[in-house]
Amino acid sequence: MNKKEFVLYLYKIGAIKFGEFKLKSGITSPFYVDLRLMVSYPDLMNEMANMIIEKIKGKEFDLITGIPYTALPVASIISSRLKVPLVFARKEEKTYGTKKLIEGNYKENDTVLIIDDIITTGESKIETANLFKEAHMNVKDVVVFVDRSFNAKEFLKRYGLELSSIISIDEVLEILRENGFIRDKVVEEIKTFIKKSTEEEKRLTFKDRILKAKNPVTKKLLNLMESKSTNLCLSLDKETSKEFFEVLDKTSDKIAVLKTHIDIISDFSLSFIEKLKERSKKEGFLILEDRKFADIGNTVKKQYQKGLYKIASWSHLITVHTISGPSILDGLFKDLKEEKGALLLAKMSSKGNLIADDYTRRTIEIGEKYSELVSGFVGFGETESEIKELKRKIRDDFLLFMPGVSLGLKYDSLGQRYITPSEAIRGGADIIIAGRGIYESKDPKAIAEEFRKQAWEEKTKNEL
Ligand code: BMP
Repeated sequence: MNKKEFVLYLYKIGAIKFGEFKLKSGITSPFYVDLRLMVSYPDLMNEMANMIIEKIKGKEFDLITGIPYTALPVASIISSRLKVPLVFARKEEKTYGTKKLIEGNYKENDTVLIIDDIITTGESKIETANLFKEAHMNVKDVVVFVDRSFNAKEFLKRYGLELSSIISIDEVLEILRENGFIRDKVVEEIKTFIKKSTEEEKRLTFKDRILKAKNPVTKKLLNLMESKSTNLCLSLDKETSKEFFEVLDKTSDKIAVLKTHIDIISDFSLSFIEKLKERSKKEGFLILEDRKFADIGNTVKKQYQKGLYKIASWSHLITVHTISGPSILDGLFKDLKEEKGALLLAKMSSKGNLIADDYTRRTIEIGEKYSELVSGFVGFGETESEIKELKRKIRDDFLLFMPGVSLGLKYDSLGQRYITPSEAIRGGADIIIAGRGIYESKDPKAIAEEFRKQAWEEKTKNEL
């Protein structure tokens, strides 16, 4: 069977479809390739194995893996034919028995070749490669059957992975057109869709967004970030005022926002606030009190405006949970004259948190309804495509703040998860939040500059 016959066979069994399909990444696509069906056609499975075997000749590897579920069966055929052992990474960590993430025998420094059926964004390939790398193996090559990506080859290259594919979506379309299965119009529509999806990756500049923003603090912050060339928020979770100001004084010229948890300062006094306000004015950063209000309107109003901390008198921004419903925003800002902004928690970075997709969606709806008071959202995604999925749902008049950002660490011992500044910004974060990565480092000034530089450069690269 040649490539052409193979594609026509796939079309015949319904593995290539045209219409409207919602992809895992949240994008609506005019076509869908579903190679899971192939397991019912042994001759197709064998042919695919032949083509991949041909493709991987000359590549170096000790082990083969297929990404579950679709590519695992074909990877097993290849493994058996080449007599190269198979390993595979589980989709979910086992909660019983060995708790192993990778099944099969392997040793340190083994090189694993990744096989998958199709590539769209490249995200799941990176995730799989990372699992093997965490187990101290090497991954150099990824081989897929269909490349329907926007620019996955480039994307994978950034992670040191070489992508090879058997056939591109353009070739598939051409074969189907030549044989009269799709019309020219459909081919053009699909090509435009692929091109447009690449363009959509580009974002509006902060300057353009100043005009769109409805909340005054958002406008101020966008201006400030542009003039200071930074979209870094320092989460300064130090417990004494001495340590707090020591770090702040080293880093204040690098940051756009200072995030506080005022109730963890053990020697809190009003002079702390005076000092903080003075630094904010002089060094040009906004203060975000990460209070995560969550109660009924009447209570949060008091927690925000009264009490020991009088948060409303000094913070420009506050974080708010939407668990108690939209009236929390009515309560917080009741009778307040100053310009303030709320950041609603749309997705958290802690492992196992209970925020589900519907909660995120409804939180964004609340933000839209209260767009004069809401500056944006706090959100997290473990991968670039997870962040992109969230970002697509958030309008340009809102800012997306992203915690769980570190230069190298993947998690802490208490459930925090991390991604890198570049991943966060490429995914769509506007502002990265970094805490221990900076204030616990030996040289907070240099490290803050590293975070600033990475995030700002990435933001600039991703703009229109
Ligand atoms: P660190 O970079 O040291 O892990 O700190 C992250 C900061 O962001 C903490 O102050 C934490 O309270 C906050 N945060 C978070 O980590 N995840 C969220 O989902 C929301 C947060 O506000």
